Amino acid sequence: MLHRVRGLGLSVRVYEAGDGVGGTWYWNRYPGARCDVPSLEYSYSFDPQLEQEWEWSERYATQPEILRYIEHVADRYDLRRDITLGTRVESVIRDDEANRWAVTTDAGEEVWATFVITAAGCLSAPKPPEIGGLDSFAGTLVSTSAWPADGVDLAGKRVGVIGTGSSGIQSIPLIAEQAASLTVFQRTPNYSLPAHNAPLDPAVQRDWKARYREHRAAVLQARTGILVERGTRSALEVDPDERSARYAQCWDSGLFACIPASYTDIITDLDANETAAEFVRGRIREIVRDPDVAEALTPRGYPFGTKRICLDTGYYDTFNQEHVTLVDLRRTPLVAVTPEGVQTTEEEFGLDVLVLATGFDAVTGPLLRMDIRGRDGVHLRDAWAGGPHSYLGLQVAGFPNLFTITGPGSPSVVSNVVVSIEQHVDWIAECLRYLREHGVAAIEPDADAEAAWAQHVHDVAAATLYPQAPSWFVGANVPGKPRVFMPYLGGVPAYRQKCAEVVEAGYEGFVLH
Ligand code: N01
Repeated sequence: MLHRVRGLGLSVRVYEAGDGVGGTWYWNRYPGARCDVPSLEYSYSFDPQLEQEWEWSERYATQPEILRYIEHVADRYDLRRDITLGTRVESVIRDDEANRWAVTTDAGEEVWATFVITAAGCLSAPKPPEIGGLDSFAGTLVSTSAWPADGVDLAGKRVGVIGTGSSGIQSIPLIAEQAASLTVFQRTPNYSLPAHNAPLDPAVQRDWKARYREHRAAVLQARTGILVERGTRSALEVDPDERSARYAQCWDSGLFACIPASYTDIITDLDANETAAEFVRGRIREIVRDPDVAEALTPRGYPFGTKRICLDTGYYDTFNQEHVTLVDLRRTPLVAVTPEGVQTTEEEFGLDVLVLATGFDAVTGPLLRMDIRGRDGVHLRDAWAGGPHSYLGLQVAGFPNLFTITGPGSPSVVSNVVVSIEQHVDWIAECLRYLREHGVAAIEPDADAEAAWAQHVHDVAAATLYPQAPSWFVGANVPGKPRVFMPYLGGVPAYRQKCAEVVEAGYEGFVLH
C-alpha cells in the first residue's frame, strides 16, 4: 500500500506496532510456524521482477523465510524511510469540518491525514485467554502469537500447551522434540491434514517463474485464491470406494483446500460433509495407537472444514510418544493456572513452561482495539455493537476516507490472504487516484448499500455449513462477541468482479462528496 500510495505522489506515513516489518510473520515465531498456502502462491504478484529474483526454499515456507521475504520487499522498494516502527496507533478521530483524521500514537505523536488506511491484519489481536491464575504461574509463560525473538529454552523442561488450533498443532510436534515432557490441554479437537512439506523442487520453481503470469491468472480464478482441483459432482452420488480414493489423494496432496473442493457439496450438505469428516477421523484412528487418545483427538459435533482446517507435520503421531500427554478439557475442565502448573478438575500438572496457543479476537479485534471515531464522534465500537457491517469490507458508512484492508465482509481469511490484500491495495489506490482526478473530497458507503452487502455476506454464509461451527469466523471464541459470520464466502473471482463493477458504475453504493 505504501508503495502504491507513493506512486500516486501522495505523502504517506506507516505506523507499525512491531519493532520490525512483517506483521503476522514478525510476531508468530513459535517453533514450527510456517505458511499453509504454497510459497509460490503466497507471495506478491505486483512486480514480475520481484517474482523472478526471490527463491523459495520449501513448498510451505517457514516463518523466518517469509519474514526475510517481507524484509527484502521493504528494502527493495525503499519502504523503511516512511515506516515508523515500534509505534502503536491509539486513536483515529475524524474532524468532519476539516475533512481530515487525527491519528494519535502511543509515542504521543499526533498527525493529520486526509485518508487513513488500516492494514492491521485479521489475526493480530490476541484473544484474552480467559484462564484464571495466569499471573501466579512461577515458570515461563509464553504465547505463540508473541514468541520471543531469541527463542525459549525448552530442552529438558516440562512444557504445557493450551490450545489446539493451527498454532498449537504446528508447534506441538516441535515442542515435543525438545521438551522432557509435553502436556497438551485440548478443549476442542480440530481436523488436521498432513502438510507433506518438502524442499521446493527447482524444476517446479523454474516452471513457475517461466509462466508466472499464467499461474497468477489461474489463482485469480480459484475460489479461495489457492490452486486446487475442483470437483463437479456431489459426494453422495459417487461410489464410496471412489470417494475414499479421492479423499486419500487429497490427504496425500498436502493441500488443505483439496477435500473441501473435491465435491460440490462438502461445505453445503451435512451428509456429504460427514463422508469427509469420517475419512479424516479414520486416519486419526490409524495413526494414534492408544484408542482412548485417538478418540479424544477426534473432532465431532461440527462439520469438517467449518473451522479453519489445520495442516500439520506429524501432529497426530506426536501423541504416540511416551513423554506426550493429552488432557481432554471437555472431560476434565481446566480450573486454573497455579504457581506450579495447570489444575484441572482431576489433577494438577506440574510445568516449567506454559505455552498459550489460545487464538485471536479475529477480524474486528485489530480495528476495535484502536479508538476509531467517525462523523459526529461515533465510535466504530458502537457502530459495530451488533456485529461488523462494512461495504465490501473496504469502507464503513459514517467513516469517510477510512479504508480497511481485508475488512469484514471481504474474502480475507477464507482466501489466500496475499491475493486478497493485493486486490484491496489496488482497489484503494485506484480509488484515491479517482478522487483526486475528479476533485472529490471524501468517499464513504451509502448506508443502504452497506446493509445490502452485509445481508449478502450473511446469506452466502447461511447457505453453507460454516455457521454451524463455534469458530472464530463467527466470533464464537471471544465471550460476548456478536455472532456474525465475518469473512465473505462468495469466492475470490465473484468478489473481485463485484468490486470492479462497483468502480465501473462510478463507485456505485458509495457517496462521493
Ligand atoms: O487460534 P485458534 P490459532 N481454555 O483460535 C483454545 C491462522 N493461522 O492461533 O476451540 C482452553 O484456531 C481453543 O479451544 P476452543 C489460521 O487461520 C495460520 O491456533 O475454543 N482452550 C483452540 O483450540 C488459524 O485458524 C497458520 O475450544 C482454549 C485454541 O485455543 C488462525 O490463525 C498458523 C481457551 C485456539 O485456536 C488462528 O489459529 C497459525 C481456554 N480458555 C495460525 N481459549 C498457518 O498459516 C482458547 N482455547 C499454518
